[in-house]
Amino acid sequence: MRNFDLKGIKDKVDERTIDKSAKSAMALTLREGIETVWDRLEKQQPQCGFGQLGVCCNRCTMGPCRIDPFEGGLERGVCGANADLIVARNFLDDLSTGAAAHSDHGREVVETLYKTSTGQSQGYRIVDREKLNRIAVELGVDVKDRDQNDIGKDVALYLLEEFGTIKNSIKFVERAPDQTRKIWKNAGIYPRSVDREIVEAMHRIHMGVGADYANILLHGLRTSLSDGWGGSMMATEVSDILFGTPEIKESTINMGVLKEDMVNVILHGHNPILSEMVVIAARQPELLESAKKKGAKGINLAGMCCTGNELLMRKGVPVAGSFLNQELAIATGAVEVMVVDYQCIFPSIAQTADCFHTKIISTSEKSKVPGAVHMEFHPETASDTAEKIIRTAIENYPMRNPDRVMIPPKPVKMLAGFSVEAIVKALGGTAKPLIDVIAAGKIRGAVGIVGCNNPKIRQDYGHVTLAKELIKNNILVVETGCAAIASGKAGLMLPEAAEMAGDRLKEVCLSLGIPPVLHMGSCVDCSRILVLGAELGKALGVGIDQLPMAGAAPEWYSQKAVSIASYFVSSGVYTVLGVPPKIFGSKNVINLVAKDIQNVVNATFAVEPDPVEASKLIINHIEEKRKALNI
Ligand code: SF4
Ligand code: MSK
Repeated sequence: MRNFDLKGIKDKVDERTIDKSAKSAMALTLREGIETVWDRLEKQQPQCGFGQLGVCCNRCTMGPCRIDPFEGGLERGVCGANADLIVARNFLDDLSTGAAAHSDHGREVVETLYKTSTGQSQGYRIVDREKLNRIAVELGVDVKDRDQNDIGKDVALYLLEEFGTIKNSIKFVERAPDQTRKIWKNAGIYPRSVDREIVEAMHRIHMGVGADYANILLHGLRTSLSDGWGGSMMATEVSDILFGTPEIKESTINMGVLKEDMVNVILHGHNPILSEMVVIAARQPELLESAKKKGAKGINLAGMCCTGNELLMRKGVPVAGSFLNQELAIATGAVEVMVVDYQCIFPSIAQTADCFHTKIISTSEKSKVPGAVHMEFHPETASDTAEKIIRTAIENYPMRNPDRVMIPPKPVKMLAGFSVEAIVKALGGTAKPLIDVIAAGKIRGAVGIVGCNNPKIRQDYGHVTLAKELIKNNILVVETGCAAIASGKAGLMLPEAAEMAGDRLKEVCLSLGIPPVLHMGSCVDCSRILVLGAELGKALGVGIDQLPMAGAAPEWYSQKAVSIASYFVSSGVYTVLGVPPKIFGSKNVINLVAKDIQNVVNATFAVEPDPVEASKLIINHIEEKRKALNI
């Protein structure tokens, strides 16, 4: 195994990331001209100013059109749309795409529950029966004296109907406090069904339909709620039923989790339904034996992005990194196979893999990747596919060039698995102790830091700086997605990290043995943050909007993050974005989302690229909320 000299390129590497484990691999890509996302961003400069402001429209063949934001410039597209409308339609387009991605993921998990309950799937079983029963009761499904598969089938059918329900209301929305739901009813944004809101969004942004920017954005709030309290929540809950509700567990994180003497398989994407089967396959004695015959000591699985988070939360599978680590992990030269399901996979990932022996295996019919080997996953044949994937990795191990292997020395330890259930358990069985410490001011409030990496921001800097500032000020941080991976890599998810917290938060963390930054899961698990907010609101007898809570997405890139931020705000949670959304071409849209929306959902968006300044905005907000609650 070789080490890499950073001489001459250290500044560039440091500019791109604070992830120490990523630096040598990045140096290698720079030295050898292996193109990465950062290089492509550089080549794209300068990026289109109209696009950045959100004022270009390519919606119909009378266009493309653009609005000139400067005095005397073009004010309307060919159809007559002005900047407000073009910006609002583009925003709703992004938001709906994100909501669709989450919800389609949710549907696949629910379909897998159906197939499992009806004996059509291979290798799955219902792992958390208690949760199945609890949700069945919540949905009004009869549980008395019934076989768990019958209950599972009825729960799955109930939830599948929710995607297009004609009841005009999504069941899990009832988990929100009454006060919050009243706000939604009054604003006309109570979500009616998952698919309906997304389809209607697409309809509204068609040329010649919605012409009122505010009305379009209002529907965006409703669509986002159908994601957060609908599609994403179903993804989380049913994944828990099938694979187990996360419990607090130890693991390790960063690119150092790859092993020099083992067959390395990276599981990348978002949906756990295949990767859970790969975890089972990798433990088969016969496959371990085959790996040994090829000269490896065993089979090492490592997660990436949110598939990684799902496996970390439930199985403690180590995580190699986040969105911006995907090409760099390949550049360690030690990855036999990278299995991808969908979302956040670079379309050029197979070209990166071509520079090494790594095979990319695509698995979803929806997400085929040029240059990848396609092994299509279906629940009916899941175990067979998972086994085939592991065999392919084993076969590929001898193709590794040991001279090109460069694994960073040591991964960081972390705690994960903080589902709402695990948090409540750690508190002794109820959320009351958390309310008490918040009321007593030991914890000033809670902030959900979520979302991606973005090569426009030094990798992990936004997440880690913001989290450190908040805990220093006695604010508990809960995280999902790549934000959580960033904090894990930075050592903030260890109980010892309490030393970095303010005295009062430190005392709470030490007494419970928990870190000041809690890993709550993948992107769809932002729904766990909603459930936590709902529980706190109900316990205090207030709406979520009245809680000392906030959200932040310091390094977001994806359309899913637009949906997440929007359902946070719609649920009453003030949310600060570190990357400006593409709305700055319309003063009216900015006014609406940063100010006037307060009158609709009692929360707003803010944009602040500097994480230290963002922490000040959040701390002020939390203190104002405390004052209003008289605590
Ligand atoms: Fe141009 Fe209007 Fe068509 Fe957009 S919808 S491309 S603004 S004509
Ligand atoms: S993986 S959506 S980069 S958080 Fe969920 Fe990370 Fe964002 Fe993808």
